[in-house]
Amino acid sequence: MTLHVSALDRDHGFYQKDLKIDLDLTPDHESVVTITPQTAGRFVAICDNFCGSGHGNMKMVINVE
Ligand SMILES: [Cu+2]
Repeated sequence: MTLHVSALDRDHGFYQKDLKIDLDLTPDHESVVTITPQTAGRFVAICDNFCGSGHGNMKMVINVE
């Protein structure tokens, strides 16, 4: 599975330990990561680069079926 990820407004991180994703995202640049999940499930990714007041609640979900 290949993910294409972009930041729309400012720098962000995109981190998910179990899927071995650790990207630094910048606006106007598409980051690409290929993952090979070993199990199905719901994986919560976080932003790990401080990006402002909403940073602490910035979570993204990757559903692997
Ligand atoms: Cu952040």
